[in-house]
Amino acid sequence: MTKALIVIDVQNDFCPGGALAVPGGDEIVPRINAMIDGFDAVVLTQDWHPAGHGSFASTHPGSDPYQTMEMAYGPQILWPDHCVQGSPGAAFHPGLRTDGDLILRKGFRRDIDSYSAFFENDRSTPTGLDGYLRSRDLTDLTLVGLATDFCVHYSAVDAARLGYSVGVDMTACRAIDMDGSLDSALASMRDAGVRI
Ligand code: VGL
Ligand code: ZN
Repeated sequence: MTKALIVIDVQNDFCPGGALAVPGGDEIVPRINAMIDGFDAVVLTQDWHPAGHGSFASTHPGSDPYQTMEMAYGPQILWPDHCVQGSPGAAFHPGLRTDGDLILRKGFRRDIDSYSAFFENDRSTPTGLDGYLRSRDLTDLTLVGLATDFCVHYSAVDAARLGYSVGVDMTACRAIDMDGSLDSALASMRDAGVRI
């Protein structure tokens, strides 16, 4: 069994001062840096949207951030513009160690969002991460990062569904927590067999 650390979306826009700031998002950086050397492999993900992305409220005139909109692939929460490709907000937090093995970008298709590091929000278009991990025989995953209730949650549930042994280290995650989203994410991760 080989162990991989999956660091989800520790980017400036998800840290205090960013466009979609997660409370305390920057607090996890020293903790993640200290964890890195304990793993056989480290993968970092980056939310990586084109300008005018379909998940941005600004793309849909008359809509507001944090409302839900029906998309071809199902309901989608609309967000403030964030993690636009190449922008300072899309960069990793400057204190984060980025000497990992793979940087995986997701959410780069205009018409579909991707919370999970494994599948886009239609829950079926793969990002390629499963193939990477499988071909390196990385079977035991620890997930950390931002945000617990969105990208960490969807990534953990998909990883469990794909047959990995999955844990989420809550000391190195922070949540957006809107309308009870953290509690429901924790319940759905536990149901999927994720160790919290
Ligand atoms: C995320 C909302 C929109 C996340 C990404 O990384 O949890 N949340 N895009
Ligand atoms: Zn996003």
